[in-house]
Amino acid sequence: MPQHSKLIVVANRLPASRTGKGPSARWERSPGGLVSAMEPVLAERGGVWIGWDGGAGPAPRPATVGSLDLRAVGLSRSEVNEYYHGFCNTTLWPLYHDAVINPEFHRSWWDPYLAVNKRFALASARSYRKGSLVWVHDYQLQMVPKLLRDRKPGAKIGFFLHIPFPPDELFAWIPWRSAILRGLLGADVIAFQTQASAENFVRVAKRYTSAEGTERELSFEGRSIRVKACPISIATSEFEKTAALPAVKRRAAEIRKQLAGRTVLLGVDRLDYTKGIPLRLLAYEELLKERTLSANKVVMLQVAVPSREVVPGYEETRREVEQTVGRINGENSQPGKVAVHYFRRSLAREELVAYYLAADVMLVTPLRDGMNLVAKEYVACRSDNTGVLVLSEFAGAARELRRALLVNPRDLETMKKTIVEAVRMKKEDQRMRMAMLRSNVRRHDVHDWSREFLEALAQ
Ligand code: GDG
Repeated sequence: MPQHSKLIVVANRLPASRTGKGPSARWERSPGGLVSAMEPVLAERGGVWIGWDGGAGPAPRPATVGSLDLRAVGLSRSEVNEYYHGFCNTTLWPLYHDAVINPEFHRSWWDPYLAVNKRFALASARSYRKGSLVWVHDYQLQMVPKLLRDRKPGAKIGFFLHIPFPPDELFAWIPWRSAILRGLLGADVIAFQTQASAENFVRVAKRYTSAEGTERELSFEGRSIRVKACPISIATSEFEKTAALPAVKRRAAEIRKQLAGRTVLLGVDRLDYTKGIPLRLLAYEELLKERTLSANKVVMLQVAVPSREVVPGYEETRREVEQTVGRINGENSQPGKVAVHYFRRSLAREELVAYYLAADVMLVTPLRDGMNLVAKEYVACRSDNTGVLVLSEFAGAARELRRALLVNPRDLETMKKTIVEAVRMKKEDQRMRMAMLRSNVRRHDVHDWSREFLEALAQ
């Protein structure tokens, strides 16, 4: 593998954001798994990160933040609405998540999607040098592989989809389905979170384009394209280190004390309709109502990070969650013993880890999720092997974390039984399961993920 070929990361968002205005504006590095994974690779090989800074208007000048060289792509106000809020998050996001809410199709959103993808492809072509590896990320940029290949026919281009790739029955709805597939087929390597997504892709590629081949390799217009499952993971040792900090341990003990020593159930999600927060709350509400559980003995914490608030569906989900939390507390809380603590905000990383340490049961019950890193982070933090993970079958993570208690989040009765099983699980059973889960996230961390992808691309 050419160790020193330059890497060009192309992702919708830059790994840093602008804070402040005018001459005092500064770049601040955003935390996150993808940044942790890419930073060492970029530091070793050199390269750039191409992305949007999240604002509307002309792109800020190229900048360097730590070892990251940033090249910003600018979006106009109307592109933010039509490309990002529109085609990406109102058409593709719900459709790719099993159409859990109805995706909207507007002809006027396709052209901006294409125009923004062209701008990303141009920016990538500008940074490209012979031998560079180009790694394009996610559903916002599915046209970039082809658009870049048109300009740099010999380039090595890889694409990774962070969200699920839907089955034919849903993908077929998209009026621009073959254009999107041809866009993706511009890559040399196309990778997905799960084998099921990879198979869905191969099926539709063969149906709606002239691509031919097997589950692992397609040929299209004289080129060959490798298709892979390459599940993402977390920076496991960073989470382990944070969880071992005395200040974080003290904070976890303090949280447990403040919760009056009750059994702690925790949910941590972006406030997104795919994450299944309302059904999770409903299961808990019924358990309290039937007196299977009591707010004297258990407490639920739900961290819900605000997300995409102008996109249809998000406001309704927020309202539903907040009404349910209000109802549960109205009927079950007592002074000093609130039944559900609801935080609609993002916590600092160390605070989040303290909550992972304080939680007896982690509830990760999305209706559909590409992977779900929260599940892996919880497991990584549980160094004493206690704690129970309740995990939706519809999260990509369920393919690997087989020793979690797997649930169908729409089957409320089973979800209730599983929550009770988790609350009552004996310590020795917890240890047996958690030890196996932990060995999984240690065996395969985010650095292995990026290495595996880049090795395939460099071949
Ligand atoms: C997409 C796919 C796929 C959450 N709350 C706080 C906080 N977080 C961090 C978590 C975790 C990340 O956000 C969420 O990642 P997920 O994987 O759970 O979900 P998505 O945002 O939907 O990500 C998903 C992922 O891409 C990667 O490929 O797994 O399926 O949908 O890292 O820790 N971080 C902090 N405070 C919080 O309150 N600091």
